[in-house]
Amino acid sequence: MSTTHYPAAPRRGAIAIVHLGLGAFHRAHQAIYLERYRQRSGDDAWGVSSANLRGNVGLVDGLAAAGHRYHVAEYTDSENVALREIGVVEETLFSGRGADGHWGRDLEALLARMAAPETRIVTLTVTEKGYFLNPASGELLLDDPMIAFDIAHSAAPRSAPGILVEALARRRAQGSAPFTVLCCDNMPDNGQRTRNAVLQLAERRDTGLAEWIAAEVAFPSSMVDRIVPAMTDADFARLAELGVEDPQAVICEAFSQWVIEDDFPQGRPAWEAEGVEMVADVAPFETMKLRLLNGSHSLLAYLGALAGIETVFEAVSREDLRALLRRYMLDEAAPTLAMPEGTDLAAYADSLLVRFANDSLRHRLQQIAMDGSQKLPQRWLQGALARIEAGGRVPCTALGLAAWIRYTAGHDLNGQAYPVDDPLASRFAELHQRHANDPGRLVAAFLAMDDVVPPALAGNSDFVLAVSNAYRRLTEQHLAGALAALERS
Ligand code: NAI
Ligand code: CS2
Repeated sequence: MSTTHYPAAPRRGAIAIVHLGLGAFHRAHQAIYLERYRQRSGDDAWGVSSANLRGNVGLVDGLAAAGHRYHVAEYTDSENVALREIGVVEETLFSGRGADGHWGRDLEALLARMAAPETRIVTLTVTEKGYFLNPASGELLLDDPMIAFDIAHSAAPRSAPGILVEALARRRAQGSAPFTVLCCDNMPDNGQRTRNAVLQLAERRDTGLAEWIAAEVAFPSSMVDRIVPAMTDADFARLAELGVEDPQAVICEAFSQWVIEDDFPQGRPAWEAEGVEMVADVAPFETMKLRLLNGSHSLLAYLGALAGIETVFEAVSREDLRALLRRYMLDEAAPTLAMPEGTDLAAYADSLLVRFANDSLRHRLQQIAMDGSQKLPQRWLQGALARIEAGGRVPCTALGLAAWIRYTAGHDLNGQAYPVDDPLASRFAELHQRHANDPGRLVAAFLAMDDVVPPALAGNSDFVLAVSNAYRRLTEQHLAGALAALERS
């Protein structure tokens, strides 16, 4: 094992960035760019206050107890790892629901930090569902209990959009310039979608505030890419063998990419020297990554989970699944992309298969499978509709959608049960119960969910037939049979 150590910068810095969503990806992606920037430039002005609005408070308090230092192990492969100590997170806060049932332990501290003029950027990784947007239309879910609460209690918000609105309201009231809002979640046009959520919520509070936000606040989009699996006990054991006993540690691949629209009126770190790509329009990069990488991930997740396969590495070890990914990426996704001249999508697709085959990451398919209702519109469905409207066929996507529908039943093809982790899970359970003996009606009912499936796609009879036939083959012939049938199509 070759291990390279990178200790954290010795000094502490001023806080100019607030992050919402203190998860694994934030710790292994944005925070590393900022740590490397601080160490290279000596610029101490861009420290981070990072908050969790959900989940347990353990990570927040664990980091505080550890002096806000943690480790990231970047694995090139199972024999080569870079071990980084990160110190750029200066503060951790929790505004979620505590074990005692009370919300907002550190909410006031979080809002004060965001309202402080020294805070110039707010970044987010709160998962696709954390914006409370209709996955298909991008409209704010005004009837969601969390959003309804924030409309009624605007000064004590619980959602990410609510917290952004209240913090911006305080900035406006005190006469301060706003901060820039930088979304780092896997959504298309993620800056605009975040802006939509914030404006729709602000309008229900004060049209003057909404107009001010619309005129004054920048919401640049970004494409983020680094495979950062949720930690397992085996991962912590591996780190212990390297001498790292750190409950807040994270493991990830060596690859990392960040492409950001350069729109920061209040200033930003000079990220470029750390390899961050600052561009005028991130959309082509974002769409390419979401449809090729994330679309392939979701194919593996649902088809693999139904066959009882546990990790990405195990799934891509199967030639039939690798062949499916290549066909999906090159025949169905790539033709829908408008990339800059000279972009080699075949090489990009091959590079993804190499990354997926990283034998040092235990990236669980069940983690990727979660929140499918929030992910599949941008990963498969918008691209499938574009491909069909251009006269193409999408048999791989149809098989993937059939696998997702079957996955939401909550047990695999061998009868092994698992929890379905999705904001719409109760709706799925009801549909499976109602159409338990009629697969055709079940598929039609899922395709009729217009908050997930674009109606124009659900109305395409060839696509509906392809999904129904794929569903039947999966349930009758299992994974190998369904893939073999696809191969012949
Ligand atoms: P994680 O499970 O470690 O963290 C999830 C974070 O989202 C936690 O901070 C949690 O408190 C927060 N959260 C969940 N639901 C929320 C809600 N309704 N409101 C507010 N906060 C909420 O997951 P991880 O790995 O950090 O991924 C988070 C997001 O980062 C992903 O959903 C994706 O958008 C993005 N991302 C993740 C990558 C990865 O490989 N893990 C790579 C690229 C992007
Ligand atoms: C994965 C992503 O969990 C998932 O949905 O597809 O988190 C994936 O690991 C990242 O987007 C890679 O950049």
